[in-house]
Amino acid sequence: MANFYLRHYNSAKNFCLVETLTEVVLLLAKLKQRRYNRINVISVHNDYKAKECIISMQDADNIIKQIPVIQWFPGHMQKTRKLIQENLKLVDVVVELVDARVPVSSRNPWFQEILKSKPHIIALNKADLADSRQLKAWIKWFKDNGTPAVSLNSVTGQGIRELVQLTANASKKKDAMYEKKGAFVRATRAMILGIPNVGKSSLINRLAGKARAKVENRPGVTRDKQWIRLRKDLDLLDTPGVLWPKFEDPSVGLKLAWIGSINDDVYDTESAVLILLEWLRNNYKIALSKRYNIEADELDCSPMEIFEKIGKKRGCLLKGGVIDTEKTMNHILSDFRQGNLGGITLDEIPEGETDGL
Ligand SMILES: Nc1nc2c(ncn2[C@@H]2O[C@H](COP(=O)(O)OP(=O)(O)OP(=O)(O)O)[C@@H](O)[C@H]2O)c(=O)[nH]1
Ligand SMILES: [Mg+2]
Repeated sequence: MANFYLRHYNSAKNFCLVETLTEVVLLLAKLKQRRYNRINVISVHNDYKAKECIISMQDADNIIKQIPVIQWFPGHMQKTRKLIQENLKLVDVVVELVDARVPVSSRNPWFQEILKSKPHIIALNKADLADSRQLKAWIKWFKDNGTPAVSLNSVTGQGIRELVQLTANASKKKDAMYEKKGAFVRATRAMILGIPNVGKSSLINRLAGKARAKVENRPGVTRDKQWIRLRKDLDLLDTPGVLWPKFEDPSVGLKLAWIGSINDDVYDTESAVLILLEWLRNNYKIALSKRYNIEADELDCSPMEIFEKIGKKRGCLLKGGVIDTEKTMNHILSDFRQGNLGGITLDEIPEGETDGL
């Protein structure tokens, strides 16, 4: 994997610094969408000497092609879409569960298409795994954009009371309608939606106070819908995780692979882990250095070298002292997924949407 350290100047007023390969790809994909025919870039190579260059759209395509294409939309997700659509009319409110480390990349754009006028709450689950400062900023961002949002930990139950309160608020309109008719106010029906492995079943179990739904740390565990009566005034519908047929932005596929929402068998795990290491080095260098007991300066090398250093430190070696790639890879992935590097947020809050960069 090539090393890209680019600075991009889109126009005199719009300056954007991009350092990681993921960011470069993100940027190039956005520029392509806007049909720019060339991009002025200052590229800063390993020696940190700035060098100006121009990238043609063909070059941009070639760079984008270097990112492993990750896509996962098996048949059962197509069925889940049908199931969700059929049940949507029965529910009063939708709780969309996202992963707090990727509050935007873990949002299925299809949900926004079908939900439209349905009362809708965003729950940022796995809050314990996210960067706490960024998590606060994300909650504010959702609220500022008009969507009730709450941070959650479905394992400990932190945030659940607030979520139940938001659900009650969102169903007030329905309750008022029943009251106006003089009818018995029926229980609120809430549907939990989310991509695979974000913790939908865990949340339901936590809300129910016991294990009612099957939970495992791999995507695609829930395969059918399941109504669960929580209290006399709240019914919940657990649904299987669903992705969408094409990630327009290739970095979304990567991030979802890193957090474990994509079946590990369908993508090249080794390249995904190398890009993750590069991203961590550029964004959470101290955390990486502490976790693996490697001096921060020693992380200023290629992702492959970082990978080998970690393998050695962790004793992931085969006969003759060769690095055990499989073991090292799994070690890094599970450390990241379990939060052993500390709170990490992968998505950045969009700044100045109108300029878009
Ligand atoms: N650290 C942490 N782990 C969580 C949290 N919520 C769920 N998990 C873990 O995430 C994994 C997936 O949880 P599930 O509840 O099965 O996720 P799901 O969304 O139902 O997954 P599918 O049914 O596959 O779509 C399990 O290992 C849970 O223990 C949380 O708030 N924090
Ligand atoms: Mg589930």
